[in-house]
Formats: sequence, structure tokens, C-alpha cells
Amino acid sequence: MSKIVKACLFTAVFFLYSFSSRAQKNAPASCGPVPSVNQMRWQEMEYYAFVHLSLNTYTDQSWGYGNEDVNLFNPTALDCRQWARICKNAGMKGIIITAKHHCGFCLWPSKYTEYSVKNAPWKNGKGDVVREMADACKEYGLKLGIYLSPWDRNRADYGKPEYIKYFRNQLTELLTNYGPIFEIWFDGANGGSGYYGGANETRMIDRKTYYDWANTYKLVRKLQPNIVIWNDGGDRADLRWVGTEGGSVGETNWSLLNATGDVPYDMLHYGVENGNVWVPAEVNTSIRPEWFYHPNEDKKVKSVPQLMDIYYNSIGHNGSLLLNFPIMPNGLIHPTDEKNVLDFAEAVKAAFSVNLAKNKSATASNVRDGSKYFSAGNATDDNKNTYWATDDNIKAASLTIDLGRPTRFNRFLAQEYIQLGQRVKSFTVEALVKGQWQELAKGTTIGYKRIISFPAVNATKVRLHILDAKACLLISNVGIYYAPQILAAPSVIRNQAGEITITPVDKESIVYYTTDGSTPTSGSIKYKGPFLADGKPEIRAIVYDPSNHQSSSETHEKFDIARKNWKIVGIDDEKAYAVLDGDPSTAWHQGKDQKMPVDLVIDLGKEESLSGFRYLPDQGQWNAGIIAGYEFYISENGADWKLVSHGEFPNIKNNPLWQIVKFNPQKARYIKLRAVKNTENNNETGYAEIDIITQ
Ligand code: FUL
Repeated sequence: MSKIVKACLFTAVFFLYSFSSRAQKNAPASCGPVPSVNQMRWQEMEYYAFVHLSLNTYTDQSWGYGNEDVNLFNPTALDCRQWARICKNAGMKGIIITAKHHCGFCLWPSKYTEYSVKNAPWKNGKGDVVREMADACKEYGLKLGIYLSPWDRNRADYGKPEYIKYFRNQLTELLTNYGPIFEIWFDGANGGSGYYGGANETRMIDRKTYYDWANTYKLVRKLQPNIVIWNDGGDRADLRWVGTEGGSVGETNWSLLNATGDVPYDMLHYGVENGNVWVPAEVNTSIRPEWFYHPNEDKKVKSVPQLMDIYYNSIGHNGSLLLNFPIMPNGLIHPTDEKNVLDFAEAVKAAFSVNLAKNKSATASNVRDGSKYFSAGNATDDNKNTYWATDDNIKAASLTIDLGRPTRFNRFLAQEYIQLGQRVKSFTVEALVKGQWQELAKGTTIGYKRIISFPAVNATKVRLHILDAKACLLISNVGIYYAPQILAAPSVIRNQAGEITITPVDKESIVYYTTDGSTPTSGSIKYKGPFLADGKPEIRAIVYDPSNHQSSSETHEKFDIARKNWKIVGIDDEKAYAVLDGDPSTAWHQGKDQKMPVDLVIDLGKEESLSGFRYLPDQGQWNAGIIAGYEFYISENGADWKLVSHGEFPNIKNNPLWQIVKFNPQKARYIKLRAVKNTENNNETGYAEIDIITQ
């Protein structure tokens, strides 16, 4: 074929493609700010990783002071390919690495400082973690991002104008030597106490002016024209923080902010409906409570149900998800983190790989110009470049998808064609069930992607009813899914009154239980709500999915006598009863302002035959006051005490679970748990629960 023929053919195909896939005539005007090409490319990534590795990894700190010894850095088994493999298998599209955290230590051999890998024992100072990360990303088809902390607690010149030169020199190294960088992360923690080259003082800077962000951004964009900038400290960047590191952005989430002025929490979390600049939300959170690795968090890795919640509250709320892995001192991702993130990926796949609306016929109450270019079918055609649009004056309309036959589903997904702006303010989802329309859920904004959950229904038609919008409607995609139940063992708790509550992870799940210690099956008692169980009930419970006859693993709780008449003695604080409420997620603390030992005395209401006690430390994220050394006393009258057990709770810091202590049976009405030491060597004591073991 001659070159000319080829060129003509190419042009013809190109035009045909353009006409069929993109509406050409009378396309709606854009509405307000729109995403840049870089922001759009980033938005479509949806899900990517953070890795936190620095000297903190070796000091068990969250923020290094800047004087930590470089000799500590020795990740002998470091394997960035392991990180990349896990991220790839988890469905992520990129990895952002903490090239420099607040302590100032550099994971690459920067020529502008001695405080880097080049002076660490790792690979005899010849290593470069950023290089290994870049190579691994390339091999696994992932994009690379860089976290460069503006705050540097090691530098003598931090806070002075000279530091900006240093900061930009480092930016230049990172943005020139490691190939394409998709995102740069400038953390907002800026200024405070630090080593600062030996000054050991507090240095404050003006986060808005000190870094001359306008020119810093210019440099970044010159070196990496395709990059997106994240910054919660200075001038508006390309992406915004969502005001929390807990893993969620508002259900109402506008990808807009105002270009100037402060951005309080609610603006970060919900965006600004009439904002004048496009700044979409990135939800950053860690798979563990903290960002850096701490061995005492090995049992606190987020579970699949927790990660699923984060998914719905980030990607499902028009945000992206940036999920962090704290790297262990040996340079690897911990096996539990790996397992949970891969199981999470499986759960996402099970929920969202089959779109029941795909290629199904769709109709709309209004179609722009009545033209096929804007028809309802564009929302079900699996082509993100086509969209259903309404006439200019139509800001409320409905789109009905005909599923052809009764179909079971419990998730609805919608996407706006945001290249022309974000518009929808409120909508409902309805379904035709046995000939009757019923409302399944309500929502506010849609944006790039909105996923809405509701109990499963069997319906023949589904209707997206948009109630209000800023301008005419442009919906590029709708999805209907059946997300299988997450079959996780339910939680079983008994409150002080002796009432048992069983809670499945998935609200829709059916629970079966027994109270006599026998194995629960789908033929056991069906849980309908809290119930009283006398004596010492032994509850075994499962979640059961009748659609596939599968059950979860079981929860097995053996309760001792009910605590109905117990009283906490000498403490005038109703909140203290959290230690008897049976709920591990509530806790009570005492002793911050007193000295160890710290006592907790309980009156059991009558004499009991005691043979041991159980203590559950605060299960919260920061679980302060874990008792490490204890004495346990009993008394008949609350005045004369007898020590029956004392010692340490082994490994309680790393594994703050139920501690069970047994002793020779003895009769008593009062018990006293005395904390003699906690894991932090301060005076605080925290309790989620206290219980006894009777004969
Ligand atoms: C925070 C930092 O201070 C944390 O250490 C962590 O790097 C996180 C991603 O951002 O603001």
C-alpha cells in the first residue's frame, strides 16, 4: 500500500471514529472549571500505593528529629520488586515513595547532602532506593511518584532562604534522573522543633510564602510536564488532601475549590460546589494505623471489610485511593499487609468485574436534540468517551436501564463526563421490582465516579433519577453490580445487663447461632436482634449466604457470669463503665495525672468463687495505657486485700489482645487490678474490658 493510500485510510478511520465515539454537533458547553489533561490521566488511575521507608523504620518513630544515625539504615533484604509485584497484583496503577521524610534522610544519593543512603551501611553506601523503585515500577508497568518533604529537620539552613535552593536542587535531581514521575507529594507538616544541624530548636515558617510555591511549581512542571502536584500546605495544587488520613472523603464531593483563601476541613472533605478551580480529592490512608512500620501494629493491619469500606468511601465517592505500606526494617512489605491487600483486590474483583448494565438498552426522559450522539445508550455502551446528555435547560431527568429479566444486584455506579465539568447535585436510584418502582438509595454528587450500596434486590429495570444539577446532564457510564457478601465471622458481645448482640460485617448478612456450645449451621437459631442469655452462655455464630450456601468462619465466645450487679468502686465517672460494657471498641483511661501504681476496684455485688481474671487493653488506634506489669488482689470486704497474682503480660505491646490469668480458686466479693507499669513507662492506664473467671 502506498504511503498516500495509507494516510487517506488512516484519516478516514480517524474521522469515522471521532464521529461515532464523540458527540460532534452541539456538544454541551463546559460547566465551571474542568480537569487538565494531567488531572484527567491521574483520575483514571483511581488506585495507587504509598510506601514509607526512612530512618523512622529503625527507630520506631513516626517523625524523625533529624539527628538519627545514618548507620541505622540497612534494609538487608530490600526488594522493590516485591513491593511492585504486590501493588500490581493488587490492581494498583503506581507507587509514591517517601524519597525524603521530615527527618531529612534521603533514600537516593543526593549530591547536596551527606544525610543519605550514600553514607549508610546498606550496599556499602552504593545503594539508591529511588532508582530500584523506578526500575521495579518500569518492570511491572506501574507509574512512579515522589514524596519530598518540604520540612527538613536535619538541615542547618531550614527556615532560611538558602534552604529553598537546596529543596529545589533535590527536586531537580528527583524529577530529572528517575524517568517520568506521575505525582509529587509535598506534605503539609512544616516547621517545628528539630535538630537543624545541631541547633536543636524550634523553627517556624510561613507555609504559604516560604517555599515560593509558584516558582517551585513552575520548576516541577518544566521538568515533568505530565505530573500532578499534591500539596496541602501552600498554593492550590492539582490535587487536594481530604482533611483526614482515616480513608474517606465526603459523600458529597465536589472536585472544586476556591483558588484563594484558607481551606478549612469541610472544604477539603466535601469540595466547594461553586469553586473556581478544579482540585480533585486524593484519599490517603495507611494499611496500618501508622505510616511507618511499627512491630506493635502487626496485628492491626486493616482487614478486607475495612479496606472495602475505604474503597466505597474513596473511589466510590469521586476520589482516588492512595494506600500506604509501611516497609519493614528488612526492606520488605509484611506478609499480613500483602495478604490483606490481595484479598481486598479479590473482593473488589468479585464485586465489580461483571457490569450487569453493560450493553443493556437504555432510555432517557430527555435526550439532547433527540440525537443519537447523546442517547441514553451511551451510558451503557462501555465507552467512556461517549455520554448521555440532556438539553441545555434540563437539569433533572431520568435514565432507565432495561435488564431484560429479573436480575439481582446491590450496587449502582455512575460517572459524569467530567471533561466538561462536574454537575450533578442530587439523585436517586430506583428499581422495578415485581412491577412496582421502589427507591433503593439517594445520593448527592456523582463526579468522576460514584458507587452506591443498598440491600440486594431482584429487579427488571433500574432508573437513575437525577433531581438537580448545576447545568444540563452528561453521564458517561452507569454500572449495576452484585457484590457478594463478605463472609467474615460476626462479632459477639454481651453488655453489662447480660444482653448478647451479634453483628455481621456486612449489614445484609444472615447470622445463625447456638448458645450451648454446639456447632452453628444454617439450621441453628436465626439471629433477629439482641437477646438475654443467663448463666455462662457459650455462643457460637456464623454468617450464612443462602445464594451460594457458604458460611463464614465462626465466632466462639464463652462468657462467664453476667456482670449486671457489678460496681466500679471509688471512681466518680460513668464513662468508667466502658470497661464492663462488653464492647471491645470502647475504652476508659485513668492515671495520666497520678503516679503508678494505678488501681481499678470492682465490687461484684456478691461473693463469687474466683479462679482468674481477664484484661483487654484499649483496642483503639493509639491504644494508650497498655498495662504491662500488674498485681491482682481480691477481698471479702473491700478493705482487706489479698494478692493472688502478679507479673507481666508477655508481649502485650505487640499483641494487645485478651490477657488471661488463672489462680487457685478463692472466694471474694471485690477485685482490684493494680497497674504497676505500662508499655510506655508513663502513668496512664487504659482498659477496654475487665472480666473474671469463676469456677
Ligand atoms: C503526614 C506526615 O506527617 C506523615 O508522617 C505521613 O508521611 C503522611 C503521609 O503525611 O502528614
